[in-house]
Amino acid sequence: MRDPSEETLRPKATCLPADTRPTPRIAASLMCANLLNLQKDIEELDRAGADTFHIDVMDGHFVPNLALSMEIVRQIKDLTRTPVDVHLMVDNPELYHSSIREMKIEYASFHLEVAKSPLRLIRDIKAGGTKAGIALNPCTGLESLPWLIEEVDFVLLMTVEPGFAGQAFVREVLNKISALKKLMNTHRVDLPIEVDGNINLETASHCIENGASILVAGTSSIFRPGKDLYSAYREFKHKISTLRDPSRGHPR
Ligand code: S6P
Ligand code: MG
Repeated sequence: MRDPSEETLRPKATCLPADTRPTPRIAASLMCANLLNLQKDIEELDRAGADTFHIDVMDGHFVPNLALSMEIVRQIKDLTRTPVDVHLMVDNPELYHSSIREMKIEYASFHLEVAKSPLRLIRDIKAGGTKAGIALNPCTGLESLPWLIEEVDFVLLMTVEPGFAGQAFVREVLNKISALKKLMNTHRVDLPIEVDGNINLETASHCIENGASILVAGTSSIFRPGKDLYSAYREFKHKISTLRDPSRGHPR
């Protein structure tokens, strides 16, 4: 049974008016960087004041691709003090929590579709001080969330099928963002919702209106051929910070 004293300690979910919400956090997706010169791109993003580095760790099984690895995460951690957000797109996420702990990763998410004991894994990740997230593919529903929502630190909703950059946005996920927000209100928690896949100014504004607060920035926003990364990041961050809810008559 829940300790009733916890009720008063747990922060209540708040629905801030759109123009007083904090600016969404940008998570620059390093699989979209120039992998032959990753250090240069990381330094440029650091200079631009990047909020977070999103690092897709793949195993070639959960998704038919291989992007970055935990060994690259280790080297990135030695290079930068910007917080790192590891997105595990692997069949056996249980194998990774000790490296996550050892490297003092700030944020790590794993996919609910493959987690055998998600509660245990959330606790193992959190035991090392990392914020633990669960990631859901576009076609995965929220049915299991009531059992996890009071343990997990954030939720990552894929807005494309996982595995590749440059895909089309799955609009139906917008309804899932608002359903998740409602579920959080019911549980009196207010967790960050991260959205990942084809996030540009237009899709970002819809995600934010529905309750997302972390935006994975890939080829649809900051990693554009012919545009320098420093300016692309600064411009995207600035435009995101000036987005407003259209119903309140503010500029978008
Ligand atoms: C791939 C991965 C993502 C991509 C991001 C790319 O599934 O999880 O983090 O890096 O989706 O963004 P974009 O803008 O190319 O779709
Ligand atoms: Mg990702």
